[in-house]
Amino acid sequence: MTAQDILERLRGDRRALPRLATLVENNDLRGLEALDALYGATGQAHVVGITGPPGVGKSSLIASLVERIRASERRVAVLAVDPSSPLTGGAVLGDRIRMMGRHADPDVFVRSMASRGRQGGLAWTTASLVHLLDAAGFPFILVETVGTGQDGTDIASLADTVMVVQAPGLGDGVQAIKAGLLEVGDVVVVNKSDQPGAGDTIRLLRSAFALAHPTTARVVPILATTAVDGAGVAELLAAIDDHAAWLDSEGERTHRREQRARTEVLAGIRAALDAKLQGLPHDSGALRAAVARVVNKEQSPRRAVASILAALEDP
Ligand SMILES: Nc1nc2c(ncn2[C@@H]2O[C@H](COP(=O)(O)OP(=O)(O)OP(=O)(O)O)[C@@H](O)[C@H]2O)c(=O)[nH]1
Ligand SMILES: [Mg+2]
Repeated sequence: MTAQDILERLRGDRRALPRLATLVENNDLRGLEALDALYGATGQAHVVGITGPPGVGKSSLIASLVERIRASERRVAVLAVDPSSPLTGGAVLGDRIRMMGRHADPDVFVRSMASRGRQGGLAWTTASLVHLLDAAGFPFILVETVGTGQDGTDIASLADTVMVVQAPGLGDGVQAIKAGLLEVGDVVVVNKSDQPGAGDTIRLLRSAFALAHPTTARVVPILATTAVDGAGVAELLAAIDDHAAWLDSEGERTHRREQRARTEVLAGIRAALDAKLQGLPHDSGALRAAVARVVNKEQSPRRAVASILAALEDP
């Protein structure tokens, strides 16, 4: 099918997009080939990565942002990467959007994907789904991930704007610094500003940013929000839109997208190698023979690895 055929089907049938997303998520060849065809139609969306420690209110903020984005007449897609439970995490975000009466809105698309069992393939699958949503014509794509070090910074290679969410409490600021989130944040949010200590957390983060980026060209905004009543969310959307405009004016967007393409290709190679390795049974004859050669000093471990890799490449 050509890109045009696929896009027409996506436009004509509301169930077509979730179905195609499932194929892509499952690495089904039909989904992957559709994505190959659609790839030329991507690059229009602004991708916002939302990361931060568990429970700071990322999903609640997203629900609130979705309302704001819809109020500005833009379509929006949300992708939530659940760290452990494919059921509860997804349900939480879905419920919130449903509560706001958005489940019937054809211009809001929500999808959660389980990270369990995906390991290195997570960034790759997430990137693929982002491309799909981009081609499907969502100008705004929000991606939620839990910021735990490696995974938290992964989002940076995927997003145009990285939004780091924190909540009041001194420990959170320290945690942000530890997780390296300060380096990747384009917009920083202290959510739950209705709770005590929000002002202190904002001050702590401002000074941490000033120390981390003493001569930065762009001052990273640090905003206070209360997701549950929507306070500060209009300002947050304005800050995201400002960052999008800054990316375009400074030529940063092109630079980021080059970085993103590079990270994505590398992630794809890693995922493909992982998949091949999983296809190599631990009791396979080739593996047993190679191990025996190593044990018997007939072959160095390095050469044994090379022979297995060659066999994987050309079985
Ligand atoms: N008081 C207060 N509670 C909030 C606010 N935002 C979210 N919450 C509550 O905090 C809890 C966690 O909110 P979520 O939106 O699920 O947080 P999350 O960061 O998406 O959580 P994970 O996806 O599990 O990491 C829920 O009980 C929310 O109702 C806020 O601004 N103020
Ligand atoms: Mg969440």
